[in-house]
Amino acid sequence: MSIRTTCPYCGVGCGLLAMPDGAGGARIAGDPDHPANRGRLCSKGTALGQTLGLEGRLLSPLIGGRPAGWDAALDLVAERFAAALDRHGPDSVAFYLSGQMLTEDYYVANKLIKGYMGSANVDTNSRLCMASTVAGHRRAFGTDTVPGTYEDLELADLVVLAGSNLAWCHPVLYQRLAAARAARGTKVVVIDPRRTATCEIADLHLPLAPGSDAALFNALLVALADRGAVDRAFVAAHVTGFDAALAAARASDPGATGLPAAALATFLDWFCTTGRVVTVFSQGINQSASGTDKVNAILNCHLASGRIGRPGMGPFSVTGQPNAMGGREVGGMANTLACHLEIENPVHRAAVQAFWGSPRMPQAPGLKAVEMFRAAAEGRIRALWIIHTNPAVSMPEADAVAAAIRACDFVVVNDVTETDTTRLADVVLPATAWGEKSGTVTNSDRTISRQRAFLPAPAGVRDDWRILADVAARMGWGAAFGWASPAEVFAEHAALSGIAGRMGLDFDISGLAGCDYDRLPPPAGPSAPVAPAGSASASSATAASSPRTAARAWCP
Ligand SMILES: Nc1nc2c(c(=O)[nH]1)N[C@H]1C(S)=C(S)[C@@H](COP(=O)(O)OP(=O)(O)OC[C@H]3O[C@@H](n4cnc5c(=O)[nH]c(N)nc54)[C@H](O)[C@@H]3O)O[C@H]1N2
Ligand SMILES: Nc1nc2c(c(=O)[nH]1)N[C@H]1C(S)=C(S)[C@@H](COP(=O)(O)OP(=O)(O)OC[C@H]3O[C@@H](n4cnc5c(=O)[nH]c(N)nc54)[C@H](O)[C@@H]3O)O[C@H]1N2
Ligand code: SF4
Ligand SMILES: [Mo]
Repeated sequence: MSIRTTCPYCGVGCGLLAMPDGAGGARIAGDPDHPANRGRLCSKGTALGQTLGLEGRLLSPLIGGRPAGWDAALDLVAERFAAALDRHGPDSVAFYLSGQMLTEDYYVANKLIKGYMGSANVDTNSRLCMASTVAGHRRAFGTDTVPGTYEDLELADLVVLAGSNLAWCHPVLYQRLAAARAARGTKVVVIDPRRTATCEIADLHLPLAPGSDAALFNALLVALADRGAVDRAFVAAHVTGFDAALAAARASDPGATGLPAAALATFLDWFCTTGRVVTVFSQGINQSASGTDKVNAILNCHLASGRIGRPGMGPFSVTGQPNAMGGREVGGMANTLACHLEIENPVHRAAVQAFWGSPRMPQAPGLKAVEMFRAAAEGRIRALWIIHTNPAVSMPEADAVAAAIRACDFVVVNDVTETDTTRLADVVLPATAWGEKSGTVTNSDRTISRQRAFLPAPAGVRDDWRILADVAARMGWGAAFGWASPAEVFAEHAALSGIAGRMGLDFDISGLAGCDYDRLPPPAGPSAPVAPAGSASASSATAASSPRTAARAWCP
């Protein structure tokens, strides 16, 4: 028997078939029907079967490094968070989460800290990864929406890879692009200071000076304008601020890229004369002091040329983590509320609070990742909960972060193994791992897929969402956290998104709220939009809610 599930490693979100061997292991194959990979897998996905053993797993809660029972550990967590809230108020507690968490886990954490503890101090390791893109999308579109699908990479005539080492980091997308290139001669441009493995399929490699991407895309905007490649009708209908953007681009110095004139000219020519262009971008764009500006410089070129939201066209930020996009949809970040609703907006806040029936709600954004650990070091955060991430290693200035965790009065960590972070925690809670837990994840092109349990969970571990709900119950909020399964959590998340849809935002999956979680039948065949018919469309520059801008679900 094979069980359909999703790879937990990267934002491509490949569908898998897991075939348990009855002895605690499983054979893993690519799901031929999943729209992300159509049966393909990379070496990491293929090797998943070898990662399933219990070696090194945490199988009991730890208090002060010593094994303890669940009741004692959960009581202590509830008591210490309640004490911090009582004595020091909502700003004294914080959650640090992860783009690897399931959407259901994320939803429960966000509801608990924002709606019940009343704090917006919730941030995630996606801050280290996608924050520039989120800010760039919101600035350009008014919404954090990726206006494209994987298919667009195959339909394009030119694919620009900016700061993305697709061959190593999104291998199945790379395979899809390489196959399309072999079949139909897609031109590929790689923009990267280094000559990476991805350059193997590049028709042009632009080894620009690090950090100079905005100058490059500004030069492109100028070229589009000077060569009559601006889509005037699209700009008139959907874009504001075009003249100011062009003036700013003209003031920018293409010399900053350090590129040879001939290579630069070839790139500008190809982009200006090709209709179907997709620009894929990733950490070479995001992880930069000017990351948001780089993102906007790219989006500007697609908006100016009208190459967005149509087959084979568009800017395409690829997510790194398996559920970075699901986290953005839940809104489990310090500067968002839920479902792309805004924490600064009193109407949004009131609507979400009414939906949750919650006692309180933060009125302003909370501390972001770096600020959060600084506040912990300074004693302003008294109780900190870290889930599914290892900040003592992965945060910038990791030593200072480790010192902050040590300095904080009370730190609880959910993980599946011992890590540098669990070693610093007051309480460690052992979580179920991939293969043992169920939920949903959203990939780079916003397709929602199921992860399904195909192995029994070992004794002593619990799902992350359940651990959060157990603590909420101990803090007196059991009625609002009384779900019996992740299916019920998902249904609530989907229903909440209907509020966003009614307010004109484009994350609305309320059409899935009443569906059978184990089938989640898409309304119109695989990978179909999931908003109810007649709901509001995007308020963004990408206009109508097409399959390229609407959320999608794929669950056979
Ligand atoms: N095997 C493997 N795959 C992974 C991951 C993993 O850990 N291992 N992690 C996943 C995650 S979380 C993420 S975020 C993604 C990351 O995926 P990518 O973003 O594709 O990978 P990176 O190597 O972080 O960065 C991409 C490229 O940016 C280039 N670069 C550096 N500075 C600049 C610049 O100023 N401009 C431009 N244009 N380029 C620049 C670098 O040379 C590098 O080749 O990978 C995901 N996939
Ligand atoms: N120097 C440097 N730092 C970086 C980057 C870089 O390129 N260079 N990249 C940045 C980027 S893009 C990212 S995305 C971040 C990633 O940073 P992290 O998310 O901190 O990295 P991981 O090592 O993937 O940590 C995941 C943790 O989750 C645990 N885990 C696995 N499964 C489960 C589960 O089911 N439940 C729970 N509760 N825990 C589980 C794992 O044991 C592990 O400790 O790092 C950032 N930091
Ligand atoms: S490309 Fe990413 S999601 Fe697909 S199999 Fe490889 S690691 Fe897993
Ligand atoms: Mo990442």
